[in-house]
Amino acid sequence: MKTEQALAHSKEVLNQKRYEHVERVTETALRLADLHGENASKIGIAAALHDFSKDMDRDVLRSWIINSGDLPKDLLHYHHELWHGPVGSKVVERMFLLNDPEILDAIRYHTTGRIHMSTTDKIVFIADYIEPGRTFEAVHEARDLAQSDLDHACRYALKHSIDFLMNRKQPIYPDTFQAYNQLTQQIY
Ligand code: DGI
Ligand code: FE
Ligand code: FE
Ligand code: FE
Repeated sequence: MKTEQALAHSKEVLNQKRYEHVERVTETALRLADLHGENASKIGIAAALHDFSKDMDRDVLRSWIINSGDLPKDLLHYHHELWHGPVGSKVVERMFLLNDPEILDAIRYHTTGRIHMSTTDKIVFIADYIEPGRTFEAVHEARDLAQSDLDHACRYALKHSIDFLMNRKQPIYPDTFQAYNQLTQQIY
């Protein structure tokens, strides 16, 4: 599969606004790959498919988590926003016979992050956070950091997501804390 084909697949299943977000994330991820000297082919595919299951019905997402052997069931006790990444990785694996763990994991963990994120994980995660359509306050600093240091940028985004969720009295999925802790210990 190529990035262009992956984008076409997402276009078929996503509403127009969501698809435009996916295009911007893909462009941002490819630019970051280039900037940081990473091979762009897998990063492009992962970015193009990262929200593949975002418009799936909530009950369908739930049944994928229940029936898919290796997705953690505790996801069901957290916000349904967290379901589309893990389920998306399973859906594209099944639909497109895509079996590259580098691509599948970047899709799976794009919302929460995880401990020991790969460079592909980090680029997709931060591209989703900083794509040009994002307008929240922290995005400016995150964009600057992403140019110079992916670890700092991801740590910054994770910190702000945790802050944001705490202020709204929302629970935080353990993978998000683990990603934050590991990057913080690595950097400082
Ligand atoms: O799918 P997108 O809208 O492009 O972005 P996303 O996949 O990063 O979804 C992020 C949403 O998930 C965001 O509004 C915050 C929410 N969320 C809920 N619980 C958690 C969480 N985000 C993280 N990182 N960790 C959580 O535990
Ligand atoms: Fe997403
Ligand atoms: Fe995100
Ligand atoms: Fe997204």
